[in-house]
Amino acid sequence: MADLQIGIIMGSQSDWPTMKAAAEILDALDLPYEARIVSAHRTPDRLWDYGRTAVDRGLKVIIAGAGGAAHLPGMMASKTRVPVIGVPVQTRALSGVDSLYSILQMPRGYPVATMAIGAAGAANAGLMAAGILALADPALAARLDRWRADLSASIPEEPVDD
Ligand code: RP5
Repeated sequence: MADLQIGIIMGSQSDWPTMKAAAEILDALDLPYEARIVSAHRTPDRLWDYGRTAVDRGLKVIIAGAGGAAHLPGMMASKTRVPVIGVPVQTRALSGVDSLYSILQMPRGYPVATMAIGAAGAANAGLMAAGILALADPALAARLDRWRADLSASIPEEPVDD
């Protein structure tokens, strides 16, 4: 199996049901990853250490999911040049719009590639990470092309009644 190049981080255990959608995509593409709880507010030292060591540990992409005052992706982007893909987790109070705006509105200089709210966004984060790594990995590129073709082929031409 390939080297570990992808980190999935999230602000809370409660984010995992959403962020699992990213992990499932990476599993399907045979891409190794680590999954960690790293909270911007509850474990700031863990966040700092993760960002400080990311390059030396060989990480090439970080997928960061958080909800509400979702500072994790942006703070991670401020600490490491490893590309950060942000996933806004859906919240009960504001349906994830709070998470989306918190992650999306980064100041110039520290980008976060922000996905859609919720599990679709997490799955797309996995695909985005795979697409980035596939630029330098022909075998992965072939697996990703196959995954995309399979999805396309699974879409029926005509709708049916439920
Ligand atoms: C954020 O607060 C987390 O990313 C999570 O989405 C939200 C709620 O966390 P819990 O109170 O469920 O641990 O930091």
